[in-house]
Formats: sequence, C-alpha cells, structure tokens
Amino acid sequence: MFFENRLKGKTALITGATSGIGKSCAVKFAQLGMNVIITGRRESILQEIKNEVEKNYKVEVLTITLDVRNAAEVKESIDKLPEKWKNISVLVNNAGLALGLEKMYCNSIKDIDTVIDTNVKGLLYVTNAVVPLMLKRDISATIINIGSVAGDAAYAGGGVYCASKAAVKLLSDGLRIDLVDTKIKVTDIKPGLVETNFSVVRFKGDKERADGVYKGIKPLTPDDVADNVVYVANLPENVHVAEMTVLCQNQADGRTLYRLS
Ligand code: NDP
Ligand code: 8X3
Repeated sequence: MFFENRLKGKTALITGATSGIGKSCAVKFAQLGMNVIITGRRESILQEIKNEVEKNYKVEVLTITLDVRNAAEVKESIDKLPEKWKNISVLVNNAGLALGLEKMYCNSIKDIDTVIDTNVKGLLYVTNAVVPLMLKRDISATIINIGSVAGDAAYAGGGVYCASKAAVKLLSDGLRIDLVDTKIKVTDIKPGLVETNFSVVRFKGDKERADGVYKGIKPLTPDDVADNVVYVANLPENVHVAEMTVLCQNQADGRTLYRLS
C-alpha cells in the first residue's frame, strides 16, 4: 500500500451500491477495513454484496433498501440507523442515471423527472440527512459526489443528464462553502466513460447499443473510479480536493474521444 490507511474502522455510506461504481467503492472501502452502509433499490443484490463483503473482509455491512427520490424514506432510514452506524465519516453520493439520448424536447416527462429527481434531488435528500450526523459528532468527514464530465458541457441528446451533473458540481461547491467552518470536506469526482450498467440503463436494456458506447476505446472500470474515491476519502485532514476529473485513455473531455477501429 502506497499510503497510510486513515480509513480503517470508520464508516462509509454509499448510495447506488448495487452496481458499477458504487459497488466497487463498497468493496474497496471494505478492503481498507471500513464498515459500509450500502444502499440501493434492489434488496436481494444488496444482501448478496453484504454476504460477499463480510465473507472476504473483517468488516460489517449494513444494507438499506431505499429509493433516493423518496425524501421521507431517506430521512427515516438515516434517522433510525443504530447509534454506531450514525458515525458516518464518508458519504458517497453515487446513485444516478441517464435515460435516453434523444433530443431534449422528445424526452418523456417521466424520464426527465426520474433523472432530475435521482441525480439532483436524491443527492440533496441524502446529504441533508447525513450532514447533521457528521456535525453533531464533530468528526472529520468527506462527502464525495459522483458528478461527471457530462456536467462540464452539454452533448447532443444529453441535455437533461448533463444539466443534472452540472447541478452536482454547483451543489458540491455550495455545500463546500456552507461547510467551510467545519471539518467536513466536499469533493465532486467527475468521471468520463466508465463501463458499467449505466449505458444499459440509459438505453433501457438495449445491450448492443450500450456496448457500442465503449467500442474502440478502453473505458474506465468501476474499480478505476473507486480507487480515486478511496484516495480522496483517505487524504489527510488538511488536504481538500474540490474537484477531480478522471478520464480514460483517448478521451479528452466529455465530448472528445478517439476511437481505435
Ligand atoms: P450503474 O447503472 O452501474 O449504477 C447505478 C447505481 O445507482 C445502481 O446501484 C442503482 O441501484 C442506483 N440507483 C439508480 N437510481 C436510484 C434510485 N432512485 N435510488 C437509489 N439508487 C438508485 O451506473 P454507474 O455505476 O456508472 O453510475 C454511478 C454514478 O456514476 C451515477 O451517478 C452516474 O451518473 C455516474 N457516472 C457514470 C459514468 C459512466 O460512464 N458509467 C461516468 C460519469 C459519472 P438500484 O438500481 O439497485 O437502485
Ligand atoms: C456518464 C458519462 O459521457 O456517458 O456521465 O455522459 S457520459
């Protein structure tokens, strides 16, 4: 290990831990000896991950089945955490999605609501439930929001998703300002293309179309992003990374890619 492990014995809460980046974060935190609260909508998958992680690492895993769009459910789940699980040092706001790639004025209202409610309002609901716990305990803590390079500039058909990730950037900045007199740090991690279930969800189960997104490039893996999440969470108290852009090889920004044929 090339760094001092400052995370052992601490607790992380990760939203959207049933898949992709969130799941990798849970496993990597556990590898470093953190107890993890994993959340998502799919209860059976959360349970499978808990079993796998607890079998492989000497940590405890708590599962919470929740939809981040449901403000009351989020608040109640956090409020009723057993006391020892309320000592959250790291919050990873990761749950999120894109739906479709058609022109913005062709997006269904349902899809627009789902993306904004999950990526923007869900992040706020979870953050607002967890920050008071951190403040009450006066602990050094890190909130890591998973934004995206999609939030830097819009691309065709991505307007709603891009706007939601631009909101993640500004919510991260605003929270960092509001917490400047505390021991809580806020980081917006902005990945480029990561091969997860993201594109399958975006294209509503069309796996062939989803695979096409990553054709001719070597995309990031969820573990690559999780490595950076762990790096940020593990930094010494005095080091505050505001924003981190993580791209794959041959990606220059959210819109510029060089595909090998
Ligand atoms: P996945 O589809 O693999 O994972 C998404 C996760 O979000 C799942 O665990 C899903 O859990 C959860 N989720 C979705 N909606 C909700 C909801 N309403 N309530 C609770 N959990 C929810 O995709 P990724 O791992 O790629 O995505 C993770 C984050 O990374 C997202 O915010 C995405 O925008 C961002 N990102 C992804 C990039 C990529 O190229 N893949 C690049 C940049 C950013 P469940 O279905 O069980 O509820
Ligand atoms: C996900 C990356 O380029 O598909 O945020 O929007 S992209």
